[in-house]
Amino acid sequence: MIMLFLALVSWGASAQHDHSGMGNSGSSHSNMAPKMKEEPRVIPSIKVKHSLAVTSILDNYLALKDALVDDNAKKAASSGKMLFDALGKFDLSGQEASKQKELKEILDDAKENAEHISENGDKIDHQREHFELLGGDLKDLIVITGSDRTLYQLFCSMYNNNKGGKWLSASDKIKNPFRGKNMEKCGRVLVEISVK
Ligand SMILES: [Cu+2]
Repeated sequence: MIMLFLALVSWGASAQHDHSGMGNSGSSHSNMAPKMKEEPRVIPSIKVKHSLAVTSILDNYLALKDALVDDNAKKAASSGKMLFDALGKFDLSGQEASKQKELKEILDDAKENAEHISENGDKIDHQREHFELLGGDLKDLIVITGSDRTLYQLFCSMYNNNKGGKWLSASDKIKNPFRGKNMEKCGRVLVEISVK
């Protein structure tokens, strides 16, 4: 039964992959709204200290994000598992004593979200709900711990019935993990998080 299930999941994943060449990403979206006057937007920036403590957490989060951009729920599940493990290995004792309680709460929340993603390799919408929460957790985390790279917090206003959703990326080029190939270019930069 389980083997049959796995076979169906992987068949589904490869079937999706076969459609990737059809590429009409973004075009339908831009036609939906009338063109607004382009005004130069000043992107707010926050500076965080340099730290290597979050390297494997960020690596695995970004791999998870890329899997969701590709509509690959199975890959997202395995990246979610690796992220869960990386979060579990974070060394709290290396952080300021006054921040450890708050950091532990953030890490616990992030672990729960990563675990749900890892356990739902057949439900990409459910993975995306937890991924949205995870982006908030990791932003809170790096504001305290610092980061080893510049990150951008990006925003898609159409996610979750137009309530919107945020995510983190190492690039300010929009590749939307909530809508996948369906609407890959939908979104904008909210904040730049750079390293001092
Ligand atoms: Cu869940």
